[in-house]
Amino acid sequence: MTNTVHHRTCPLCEATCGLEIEVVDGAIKRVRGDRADVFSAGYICPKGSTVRQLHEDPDRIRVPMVRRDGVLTEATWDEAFAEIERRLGPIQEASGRDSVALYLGNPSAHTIAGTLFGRPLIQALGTKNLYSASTVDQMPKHVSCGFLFGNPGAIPVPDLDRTDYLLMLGADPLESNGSLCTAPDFPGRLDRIRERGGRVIVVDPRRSRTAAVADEHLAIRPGTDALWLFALLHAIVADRGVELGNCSGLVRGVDGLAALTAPFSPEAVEQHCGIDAATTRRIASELADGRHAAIYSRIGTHTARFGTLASWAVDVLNLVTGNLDRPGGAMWPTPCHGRPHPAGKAPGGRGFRTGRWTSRVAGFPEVRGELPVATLADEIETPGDGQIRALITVAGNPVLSNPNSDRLDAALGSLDFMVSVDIYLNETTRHADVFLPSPSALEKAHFDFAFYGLSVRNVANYSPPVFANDGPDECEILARLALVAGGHGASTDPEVIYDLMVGELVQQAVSLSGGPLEGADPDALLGAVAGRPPAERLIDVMVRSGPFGDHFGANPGGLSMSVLEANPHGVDLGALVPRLAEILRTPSGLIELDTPALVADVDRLAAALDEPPDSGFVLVGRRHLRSNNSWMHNIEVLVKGRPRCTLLMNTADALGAGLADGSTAVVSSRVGRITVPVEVTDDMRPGVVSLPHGWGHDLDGSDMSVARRHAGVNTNRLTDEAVIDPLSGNAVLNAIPVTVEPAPVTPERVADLQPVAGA
Ligand SMILES: Nc1nc2c(c(=O)[nH]1)N[C@H]1C(S)=C(S)[C@@H](COP(=O)(O)OP(=O)(O)OC[C@H]3O[C@@H](n4cnc5c(=O)[nH]c(N)nc54)[C@H](O)[C@@H]3O)O[C@H]1N2
Ligand SMILES: Nc1nc2c(c(=O)[nH]1)N[C@H]1C(S)=C(S)[C@@H](COP(=O)(O)OP(=O)(O)OC[C@H]3O[C@@H](n4cnc5c(=O)[nH]c(N)nc54)[C@H](O)[C@@H]3O)O[C@H]1N2
Ligand code: SF4
Ligand SMILES: [Mo]
Repeated sequence: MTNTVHHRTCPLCEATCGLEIEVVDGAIKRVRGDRADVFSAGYICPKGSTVRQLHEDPDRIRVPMVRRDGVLTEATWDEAFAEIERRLGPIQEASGRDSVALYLGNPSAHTIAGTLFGRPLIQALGTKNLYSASTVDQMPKHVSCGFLFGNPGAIPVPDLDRTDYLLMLGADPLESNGSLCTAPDFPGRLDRIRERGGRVIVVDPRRSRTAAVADEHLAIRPGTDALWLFALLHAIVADRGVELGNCSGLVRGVDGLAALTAPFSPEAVEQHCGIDAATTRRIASELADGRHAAIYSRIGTHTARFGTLASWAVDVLNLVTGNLDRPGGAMWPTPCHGRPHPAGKAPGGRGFRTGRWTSRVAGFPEVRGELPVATLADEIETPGDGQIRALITVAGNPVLSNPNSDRLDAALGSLDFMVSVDIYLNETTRHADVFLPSPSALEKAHFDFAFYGLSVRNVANYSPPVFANDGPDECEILARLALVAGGHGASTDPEVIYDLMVGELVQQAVSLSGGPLEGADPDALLGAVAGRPPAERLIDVMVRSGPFGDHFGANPGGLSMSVLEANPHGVDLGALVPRLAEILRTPSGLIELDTPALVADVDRLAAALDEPPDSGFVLVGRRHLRSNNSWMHNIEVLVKGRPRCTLLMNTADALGAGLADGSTAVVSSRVGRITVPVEVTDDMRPGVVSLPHGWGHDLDGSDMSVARRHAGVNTNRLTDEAVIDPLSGNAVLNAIPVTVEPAPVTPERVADLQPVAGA
């Protein structure tokens, strides 16, 4: 009997918990939290241990498939890539590079493949039609950070472990385990804020689990966070005065804040937000009284009509209360794989711009090289030059995750060609003509490029694969796709891409003026990492030349792949440190509060003050701890028990609409109509109904047997692709106007209600 114990980072959500995996004779015996993990100290959620079920799931696709005579048929890897070459090239030639689109889904932010090899694929495709889950998620945050700091990647995170006051909007970390704030055991960290005498305030139209454990819950009217945040700014700027703390001397446009926030007094927004002016003024004073406070917002605040303004106001509030870039406030992590900051370099850079090109049909501006997913169907359906005829999806399920999904589903069905890199044949990948299976998470190495840049402590951790894998690694899959997309042919050795990438990284390291490796011999660096697999070579160069690196020997005791390998529980690199001057990339070298596009959008917010309040219901989303977007519903232990895809509704609302707990409602919006069971709860703000996303697993052609038995309904059949946040292109997934009525009693429903004889 061979018994091995492996320690690795959980790849499922942003919390990066350490897992301990015991393998006996090639089979997983047990998965539990790694108590020695430097960051998570043994904490895991119910999903963490299901990496075993995910790995063993018989429905997980393990062999490539090619559509032959309309049917997806098993094929070899070479056949699959040959088919892509045969089909993609002619489309690119006949219809141009923009005719092939790419969609990168959420797990590509969690995989080494997605974070390293997405870029070569994008470059090889040379298409304007680049889409990702970012525009149904955090794009507003990138844009506001781009405007403020010149650096869309520089997202400040709440310093959870040292703050004394956390104001949290549109986030439910007791279910989600946190987002844009990597903090394993987020719930425990919230408890500790309160244990040390601090306060936690949650702003959410629903009394979420997080709201229930907070000191104070404000049930805001959905979609009005930007108004409320501007009212807080108004109160602080007008009554308390601005305190810039560590950022003083590095801010431009402070004087304009009074005019910008003038229309939004707490009294002016009171009716719209449903939060009384006295409460708003009290919270403004608490934020401004010098204590260590952090304001943090997430999905409910970002996937909204004024997502970018709200996201901007959050960081400006941190700034004007002296809490930006100071311990206990909002701070920037220092990821170990990031570029080191050359000593003495003045702040500033090229700045951030959007709209370098626009989408063909709706004219939406490009943001970070991407177009809004809300307009993907427009680009597929509308004939003309540049019409999308082929699509590659990597780790995405847009049919469930994007707005007006019925329309998008039909659009995907009309494509000439589609390739999917995924692990399941699901609602989206069932449209693929070629399916390329990614290995399971346990057959891949893990290094958290994205989330160590969003983490409440500086941490490094590398996990080698637990199991070997017969086929290509996902990095190789994407590299080969890039070669085919770039016209180099399906049989070109992907090594050329690896060499190019590692060569580029080494060049950057040795040519960084004032950097630790300036002038070093590139060949010596390349030699030092040679012999490792491709992704490890890249990580090694980044980590060794990074801010904590061993600088290839010049900094003994520093980090390298070998050090990471010797520390399977991770390396703790300490609490976050102030670093504003390093992260600023604005042309002025200052935090810029006066970006014209942002200032102009405030007029749109002011116009919202004249809108009448909602007359009917509005729909919001939610998450559940045992679920993960659309793709973990095939794990029996996670989906068993009470159905979770229910419409939450307040008692009085249900009564008024003729509905009761357990009855069936028809919910309709401008774009669609769904039928869903009702769950009555006074956790909901009156007038607001809540439905989780990621469900609706009953479409023909998908092959997820457990998920199909717990199908639920797809809330994105109701969300409206025509409404976006204009600055970021982000979809609006909350505060959707809907009507809610009892479902008509059809013969099928009567049959459903009858006990089946003999059952
Ligand atoms: N109404 C509403 N809609 C929402 C949201 C909401 O709150 N409300 N939330 C939005 C948010 S925040 C997000 S991030 C998006 C997510 O939207 P998407 O990224 O489009 O979808 P996911 O549900 O994350 O699906 C991930 C896909 O990746 C596959 N997969 C899993 N692991 C791997 C892997 O290692 N490699 C590969 N190649 N594939 C893998 C899964 O099988 C699945 O097909 O949904 C958004 N949609
Ligand atoms: N268990 C689990 N964990 C996950 C995921 C998952 O699907 N399941 N998904 C992962 C992903 S991709 C992401 S992006 C994160 C998201 O992580 P979070 O941002 O924490 O997401 P949610 O748990 O959906 O919480 C959003 C909250 O916003 C509230 N809300 C809705 N509309 C409004 C509004 O207008 N204003 C305010 N103030 N609140 C509003 C909702 O009621 C809900 O409680 O979670 C990640 N972690
Ligand atoms: S909280 Fe996230 S990272 Fe931690 S075990 Fe659960 S899914 Fe994995
Ligand atoms: Mo997300």
